[in-house]
Amino acid sequence: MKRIKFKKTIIMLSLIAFTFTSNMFFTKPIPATAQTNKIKGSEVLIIGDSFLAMSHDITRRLEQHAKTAGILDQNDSFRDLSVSGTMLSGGISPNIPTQYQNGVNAGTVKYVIMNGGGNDSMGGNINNAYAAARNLFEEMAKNQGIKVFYLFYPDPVGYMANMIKPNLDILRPQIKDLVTNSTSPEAYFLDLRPTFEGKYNTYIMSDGIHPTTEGSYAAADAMWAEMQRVGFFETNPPTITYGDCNKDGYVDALDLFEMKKHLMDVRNTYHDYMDLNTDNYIDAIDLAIMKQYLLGYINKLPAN
Ligand SMILES: [Ca+2]
Ligand SMILES: [Ca+2]
Repeated sequence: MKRIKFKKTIIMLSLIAFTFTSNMFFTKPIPATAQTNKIKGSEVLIIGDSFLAMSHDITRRLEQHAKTAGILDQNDSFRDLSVSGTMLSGGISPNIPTQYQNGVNAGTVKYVIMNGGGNDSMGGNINNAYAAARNLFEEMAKNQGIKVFYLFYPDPVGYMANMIKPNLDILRPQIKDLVTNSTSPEAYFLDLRPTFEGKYNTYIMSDGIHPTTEGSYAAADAMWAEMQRVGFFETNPPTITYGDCNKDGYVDALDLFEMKKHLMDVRNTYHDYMDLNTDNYIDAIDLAIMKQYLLGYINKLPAN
């Protein structure tokens, strides 16, 4: 044990001497990846019908959640293109697939929050609605990395129930299957019925279909909870900035010095950013790699 320590110390001392005698070290900037997990409001596209568009309260409430969570800037907002009276197939222009196209034509879209199928269930053809939803998902698959959150209606109540509910009950499982089986785009489905259960009196307006402010907030809160659960807005896990031991945004001789200090400290603990060959140990090998990297003998750390 002592012998090993002694050897280690010799290696360290010679490396320190090397550091101070060498002026050949390069400074390596760290690529600016995953520095922040903030989202741009413009990249969140809201499409759908009057359940969203009548008040836009669901959108506003979701934005508020995102701001509170620190992932959306205080003065930023989502792009809400939802339109009352429209459908998946047909309906008032622009219908839901067209809203999507308009959205991607106007700028980068990473997240789609949508609903659709209510008006199709009331007046249209639900087979066409399902086909339109399927086509829309095929379109969205072309936009690599996009994520979709599909919100599905609570039950219609009152005089509207007879008109819409039977079709909605057929369309719901079809859309749910489409969404939950979709891997590209990555998609999530939320059925609002459990959230509205027992609260229809206060959550649904007298027209029997649209959410009150309270209902919109409850819907958005349920959506946000589900988004949190599935990591909807999570970007890639934080990248380990290998080699930047002093966390100043560069890999340079100072980090080599930090590594040496670390190795000589008997109380040291493991830090992933120092384990340059990712073998779960920080030792002379990592130090040697660091040296080679800074001298330009290798242009990439094994861990990266
Ligand atoms: Ca550094
Ligand atoms: Ca290692």
